[in-house]
Amino acid sequence: MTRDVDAVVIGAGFAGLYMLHKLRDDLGLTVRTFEAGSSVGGVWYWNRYPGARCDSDAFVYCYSFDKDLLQEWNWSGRYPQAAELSAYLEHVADRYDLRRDITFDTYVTAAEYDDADARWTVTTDSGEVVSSRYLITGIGQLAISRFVPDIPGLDSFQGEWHHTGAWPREGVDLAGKRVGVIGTGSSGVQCIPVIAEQAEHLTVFLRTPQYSVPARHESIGENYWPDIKADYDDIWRRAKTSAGGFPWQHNGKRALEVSEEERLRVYEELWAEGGLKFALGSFRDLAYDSCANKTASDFMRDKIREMVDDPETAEKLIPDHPFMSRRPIVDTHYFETYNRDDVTLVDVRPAPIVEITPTGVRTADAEYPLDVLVFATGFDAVTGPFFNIDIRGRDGATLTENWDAGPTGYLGLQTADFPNLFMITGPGSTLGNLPTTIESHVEWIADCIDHLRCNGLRSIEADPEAEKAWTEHVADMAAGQMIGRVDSWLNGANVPGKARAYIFYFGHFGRYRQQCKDVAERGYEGFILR
Ligand code: N01
Repeated sequence: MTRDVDAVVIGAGFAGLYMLHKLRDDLGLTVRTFEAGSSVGGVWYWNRYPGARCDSDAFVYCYSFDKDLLQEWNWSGRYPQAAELSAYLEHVADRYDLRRDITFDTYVTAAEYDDADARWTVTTDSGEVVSSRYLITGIGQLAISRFVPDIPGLDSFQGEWHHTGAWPREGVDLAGKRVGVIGTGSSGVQCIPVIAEQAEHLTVFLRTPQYSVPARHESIGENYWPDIKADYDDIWRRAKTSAGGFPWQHNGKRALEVSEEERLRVYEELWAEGGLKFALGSFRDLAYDSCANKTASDFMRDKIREMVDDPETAEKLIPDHPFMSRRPIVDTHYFETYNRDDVTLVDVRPAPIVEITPTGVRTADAEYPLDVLVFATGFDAVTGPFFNIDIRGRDGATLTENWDAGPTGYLGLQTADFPNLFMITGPGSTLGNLPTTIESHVEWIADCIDHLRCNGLRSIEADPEAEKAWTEHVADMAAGQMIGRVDSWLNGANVPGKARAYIFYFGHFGRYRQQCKDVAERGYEGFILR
């Protein structure tokens, strides 16, 4: 039996929960939400690896729409762990009685648009079929599409192996075990120090060294939360007009317009403060001027040399790409971990991993015996979660075909040929502090649906010309910045055979948010309404 609803929302993380609340409780629509996990949480439901925390400060890594909740909720520290973030989202689900419209343990397998009646037919892996006017994806950019590199021999491995993005919720007992970690992105950098504490011996297989700023999780004083709670209105005003969704801006200066002494003072202060502010609250030109950037990159390289006792190990850990050419990372004692006697760093650039054997990992020049192997090897970002669902738009158009040269989206919200499909943080939207971007998108989508209904309109979709222009703008924006100089998951380079394209808009979040609002106010300019 096909059930009819106004809207189907896929996913019950930060995005899906707020979308469900807005559509059902503010607009009065009937909504079904499907979630692959057994509870709410999204990325924080799945990413339970040791050391998993957010790396945005918690006071803005949350919803801003509920002012009472902002005052009532007490985070345990500056960057809560995954379980605490899940608990927050569970509380939100209960507070708004959202669970009654969420079907858990259910994966949406297909969605097909019928132009004749402007409705989506959504099918799940439990065989349920639902018809809806609107289809909204809150599937995240990463969560469900873990990337495990195709290294020969993995099937033969007699120990346990896990991907950080699908860590068993009951945990993994690493005591007395020889553990190997492949990957030193955000996930690897977070889990390596914690696994080193738990395991008998840790071997890290490093291919690309990374910059990382200390989180300073422990650095907050007793007035920290009262001060934040008293200042919340202004914090959100600043965050929503900022470059990255955080309540701070760059300092207004170019790195080379100040003396070396002044520059070092700025870097030292931000380093001591910790967190992503080092990237976004520093000099204004680090992201796009290579001479300016070199001053920050060199500062961080020297910090690695200070933190790592063995000079040879330190040199292996020093990146040769510019800071901010990859997604910045925040850590707790990552570099210091390599000072431990029970941690071995294996640089796989001169001697790559050749195979996984029944008892460990073999590189071109040695074999490393292991009991547990951890893949911190990232995700098939953005396209992975979408391509896992057979989504068919008008006249059978598929995302796989439309996105064969890379994913596209007009303002990251919609894509041509897929009417009434709304993407929360789809391709072409900003990265930055994601809950802030998510809230903006959810509110824009809810307003848009309200507009359609109040004006008797059946559908909305991106105008192909507007989408093309936006996609070119996204590419130009990346090309003009450090981020455009280096391959990573941000341009699809981490997955063999994947089309290269920048999946995020590296422009200013506040101005992007305003642009989305302006477009709506001008009658949804760049969209086709029918
Ligand atoms: O994944 P990654 P991630 N042999 O793709 C290596 C978000 N996030 O899960 O760089 C050897 O960054 C690969 O090496 P290389 C955040 O947005 C947020 O760490 O390709 N190594 C790299 O070192 C982040 O940016 C948080 O040379 C191999 C690593 O695996 C995004 O998720 C926490 C290999 C993959 O790094 C992704 O981060 C965690 C191979 N065959 C994640 N294949 C927080 O908010 C891959 N690698 C805190």
